[in-house]
Amino acid sequence: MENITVATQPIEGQKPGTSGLRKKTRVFMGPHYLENFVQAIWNGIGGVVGKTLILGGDGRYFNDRAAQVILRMAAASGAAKVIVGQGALLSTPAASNLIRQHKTDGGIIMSASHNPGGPDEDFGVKFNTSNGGPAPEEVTNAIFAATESIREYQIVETQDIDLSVVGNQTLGDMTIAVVDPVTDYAALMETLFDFHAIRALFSGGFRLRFDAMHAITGPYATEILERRLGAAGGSVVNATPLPDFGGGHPDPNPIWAKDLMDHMMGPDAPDFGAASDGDGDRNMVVGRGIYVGPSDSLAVLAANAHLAPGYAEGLMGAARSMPTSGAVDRVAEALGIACYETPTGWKFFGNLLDAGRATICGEESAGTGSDHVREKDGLWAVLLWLNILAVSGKSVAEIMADHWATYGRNYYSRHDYEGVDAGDAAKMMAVLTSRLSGLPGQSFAGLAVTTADDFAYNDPVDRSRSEHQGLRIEFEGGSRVVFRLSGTGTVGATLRVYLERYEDDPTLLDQETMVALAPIIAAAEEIAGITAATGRDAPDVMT
Ligand code: VG1
Ligand code: CO
Repeated sequence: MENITVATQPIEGQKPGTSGLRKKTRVFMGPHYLENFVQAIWNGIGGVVGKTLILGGDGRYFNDRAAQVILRMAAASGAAKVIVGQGALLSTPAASNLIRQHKTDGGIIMSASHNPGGPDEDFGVKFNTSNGGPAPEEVTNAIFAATESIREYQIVETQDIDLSVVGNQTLGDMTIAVVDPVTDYAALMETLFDFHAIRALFSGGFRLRFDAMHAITGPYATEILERRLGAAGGSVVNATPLPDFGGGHPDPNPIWAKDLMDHMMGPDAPDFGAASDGDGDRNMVVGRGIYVGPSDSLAVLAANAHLAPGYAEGLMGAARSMPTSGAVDRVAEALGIACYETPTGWKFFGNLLDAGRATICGEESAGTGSDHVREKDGLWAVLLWLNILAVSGKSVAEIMADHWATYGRNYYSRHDYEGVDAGDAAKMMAVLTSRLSGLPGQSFAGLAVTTADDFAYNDPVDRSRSEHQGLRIEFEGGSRVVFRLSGTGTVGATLRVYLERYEDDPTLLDQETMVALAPIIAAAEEIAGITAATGRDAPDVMT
């Protein structure tokens, strides 16, 4: 085994986005690409000498090769130990848990989350800090700066390391501990939820369909839902992680999880359906005949969390990303707890969770989680739902009807325009930004604008400020539209348009979402000229 120093040069564009660095897999496989970025992580965090790290990924194409490179680079730079999920697999929430449980200095997660996988699709690398959460902007900025000045990297030359067997081995002076990816995570879940009540629910004939979408959650869901909780064998479908996720988008929404939607809307629908994404941090929840939007799911979980043992003492606070609907705000108000509004991306919840200001957090993009780890957690949300259903004895439809009757309903939808020309998208946003201050007082499609701004966040814990986090336009009556460019795409730009309308008239709580939102959709088009700017007359994806 030899420790070698390889000369390299900065590679353009290695700036981490909303959640790590994501690129086409072939870009990551190109000469020095992964190596440069990993060395930049080491350099950006002050080196890894004597440190312990966690390593795992969602199993997508190149996951296994990348793990070998990262281990060899950790050893070359003097890391003391790397704890790796067997087969180099770990879901994002399980990785976060291991970082915390083993009190390590952080970890690397190999994933492009909900983006498709394969040689012609996407790959990604993300660094999480010692609290278990995604590196905050200060750290990702330091890593990016390191990518711009890199001249060499260290790596050891060695045979492939066998990651298929649980146990310890050494690579030079570094220990590699291969651990079962599921065990510790499953144990954590048992401390939070009433497994006894959920088991009784299943033994009473309650039927579940959990679609793991050929991604990382399969082994976790099978162990927890089928083996420990007694859901019928076969309740977890598409449970084996595949390098290309079976050719699908591992994105749990009604479009990409259409098969699950068809089952849940069909004549012999199970009682509860759920799906998760590539790396297991997102969730989709659907009852028999009723889809639950992520913003509503967050609100329902906040309102009912006390039914689970881990949250029996109540919540310290709630938090949501800015584009997420205000449904949870109403719950927080009723509970008398604080509700924070953060920029998009889980990294912004970290300080609130660490400081004990928030217990539950969520995003409209199907991410919910709590202070049990520092990532959003798909299976956690599913288990909390099951716990609530088991203890309340209600169906999903009944829970939603009760919730809306109590708090009113925030009709909500997100429209995505994908692969738009990056220049066109930037121009549209720039023009809109310049017009913001003049919008209040004007009417669009019959809706009067009350406020319009470019969202900036002042972190109440560390006082850091993040600007340009999305353009918000509010209308009379509490409706709003938000415009934002995605920070996770790998081709062109993705424009996200978030639409919301609040309704508390008891006779109007049962509308089709798109019907309820029609005036907001018309106003959004009139304000921004989306069709003219993007050349698209309809969104690619509506969730
Ligand atoms: C998207 C979502 C955001 C989420 C992020 C990572 O970001 O909108 O809410 O935190 O993906 O999710 P963007 O910048 O494309 O809008 V995941 O499951 O990729 O870790
Ligand atoms: Co994800």
